[in-house]
Amino acid sequence: MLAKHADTMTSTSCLICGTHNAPDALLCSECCAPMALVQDAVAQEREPRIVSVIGESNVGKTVYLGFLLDMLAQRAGDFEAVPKGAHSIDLQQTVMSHMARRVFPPKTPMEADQWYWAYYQVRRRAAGSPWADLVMPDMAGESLAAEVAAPQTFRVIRNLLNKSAGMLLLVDAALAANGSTQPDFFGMKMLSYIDSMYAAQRGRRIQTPIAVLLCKADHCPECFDNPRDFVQANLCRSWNLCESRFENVEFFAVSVVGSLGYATSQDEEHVVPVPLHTALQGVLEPFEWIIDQL
Ligand SMILES: Nc1nc2c(ncn2[C@@H]2O[C@H](COP(=O)(O)OP(=O)(O)OP(=O)(O)O)[C@@H](O)[C@H]2O)c(=O)[nH]1
Ligand SMILES: [Mg+2]
Ligand SMILES: [Zn+2]
Repeated sequence: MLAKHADTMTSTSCLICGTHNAPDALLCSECCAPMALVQDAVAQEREPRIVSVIGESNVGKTVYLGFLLDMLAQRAGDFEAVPKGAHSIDLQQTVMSHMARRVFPPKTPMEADQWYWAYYQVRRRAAGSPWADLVMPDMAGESLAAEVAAPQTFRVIRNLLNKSAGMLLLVDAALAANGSTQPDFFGMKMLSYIDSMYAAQRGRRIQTPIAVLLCKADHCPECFDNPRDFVQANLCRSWNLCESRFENVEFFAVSVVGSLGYATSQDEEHVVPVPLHTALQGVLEPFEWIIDQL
């Protein structure tokens, strides 16, 4: 993992894109991934696997990942999780401290150098199963949309998705249940982007495990009864694409809030949802499934 420059000065190659960087660089000059990931991976003597959380802006990626990491840190579901590097804790801390004040965390900026990257070592305690080293970046939905619309605009995203061992694709179930076609079309775009990335394997269906998460399911609790039926009925275009091109897809319903209030502030016109209390439903299940597929 450590590489030498021609001038014998030691440089470090980025875990995500492989670019050589100065030994004291904090972020990769090419893709902005934190170089701490490399140092942590060297200490670990294992290359981590990347699990990407993808989906449209405002679908709930940051909220979901923050709660998931916090559950793992609290040993939910018999998982034992060890964060690698203090930077790995920032996302979880941001989400938890906002939710404790009954506000949702802010939207993720488009610039990759502002994203949170969590690097965790995870295993099931009782089963004595081997450790899985996971890198889970929290990307911005708008950057994902820009990359999907014009591939290669955000090279970091292409590199990440190319290297991903598994993906969590979040879709807004509340919008879909209300009859909006937007979540279905975005899901299709995302899936066809992934499909074309694996163009070399044309003819074969894609093996990479993809968990499709129906977010904000508190608005449409019927998702919890049968997420598959919900997707088939409300997101049928994405469902069909999954069937045709992806071998290993599973569907889950997720919600983090028990009840919501709505409020406006004095200086702003628009109404914002206020999470009155958190009630986690279905947060761990998709993660357990992905871990079992890796
Ligand atoms: N009802 C409900 N709303 C949710 C839930 N999770 C998130 N939300 C809403 O979705 C909004 C967006 O959540 P984020 O996690 O910031 O979305 P994101 O996908 O990270 O968006 P970008 O950072 O722009 O890509 C929040 O501000 C909440 O209003 C949920 O479980 N239930
Ligand atoms: Mg976000
Ligand atoms: Zn890089």
